[in-house]
Amino acid sequence: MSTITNKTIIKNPLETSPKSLLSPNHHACAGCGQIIAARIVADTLGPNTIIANATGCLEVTTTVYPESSWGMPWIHSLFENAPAVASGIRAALDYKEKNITPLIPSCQCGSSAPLIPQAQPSSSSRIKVVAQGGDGSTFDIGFGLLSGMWTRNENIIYICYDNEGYMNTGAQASAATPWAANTTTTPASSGHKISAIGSHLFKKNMIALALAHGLKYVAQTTVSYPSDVIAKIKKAQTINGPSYIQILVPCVPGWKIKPNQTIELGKLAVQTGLYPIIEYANGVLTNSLKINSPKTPVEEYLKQQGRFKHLFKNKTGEKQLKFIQQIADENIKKYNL
Ligand SMILES: Cc1ncc(C[n+]2csc(CCOP(=O)(O)OP(=O)(O)O)c2C)c(N)n1
Ligand code: SF4
Ligand SMILES: [Mg+2]
Repeated sequence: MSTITNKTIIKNPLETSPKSLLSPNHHACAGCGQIIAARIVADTLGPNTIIANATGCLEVTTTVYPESSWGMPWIHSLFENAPAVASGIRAALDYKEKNITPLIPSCQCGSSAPLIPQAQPSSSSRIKVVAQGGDGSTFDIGFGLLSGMWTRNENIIYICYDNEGYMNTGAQASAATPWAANTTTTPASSGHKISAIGSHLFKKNMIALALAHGLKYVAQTTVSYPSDVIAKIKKAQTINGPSYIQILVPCVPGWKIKPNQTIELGKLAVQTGLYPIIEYANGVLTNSLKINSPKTPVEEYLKQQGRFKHLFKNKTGEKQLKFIQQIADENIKKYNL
């Protein structure tokens, strides 16, 4: 429907933009990095895809009963078992392709004629199976089943939307939460103890863990580089085997930012070296996005986020900022950014 105001016709954007496979009638926060990334991912994957989605903000905000924003086959079961559900779907499709070819009568003489299976082009092999979830389901609670899926070398794309915490339940720390971030389970105060700095656990290196499983394709990117997200999804679609793509997706309440900061922060995460854009094929680093010179200091990224504001208040924070700069510098060296 279009609205007429003062003789100017304002077109409904839904009428003019091409239809997306993840429609905008979801309940995600304005500026949610995850929903922007998921939409890019869905539209790149296309309708010939079946998605198994873990519990988390993406699932909760897109499937408020009795509605769904998904215009493609999509299933949710539990927080921890999206990889196992995807494995079952893959197995069913593979079985169907191998064993259930259409039965055509061998002659036209009557119903008693033996039926001979006749090879027909199957659509099953063209259907891509995708499992996806947040960092909580990927790094922590679903990791056992993810590891099993990878160990079985199944032809499934796994996508992790990394917002660095359990955001759907109020921003608790996950194994993806970065050093010194203030979360509800790693609270920061202005004290001087180690516990006062926010999280004092290192972010789990999921890329290394994916590589340790021998995955054919492993990549990391951020929602702020949409053409890179598209390229990586397209690449994963060409792989006959398991692949892992991790996308940094800023979260408005969890990072204590404004909705219009999402894209800028995803870029700064890359440009500081804290969240490099990298790609591995058959275990070898084949691509990384070079950062601009001179490098952006980590303060530029951290100071814009409420979850790090305690680091800008005293000497303890100053020390932590230096330490975080070291983490970024190590990445810049390691990946030759
Ligand atoms: C077994 C189980 N434990 C805990 C929960 C509660 N829970 C639902 S969503 C969620 C947070 C999900 O975090 P993440 O996977 O990072 O996704 P996000 O919401 O951040 O996108 C939690 C803890 C649950 N649904 N099931
Ligand atoms: S809480 Fe964060 S991840 Fe969840 S919908 Fe809002 S912005 Fe997105
Ligand atoms: Mg999360």
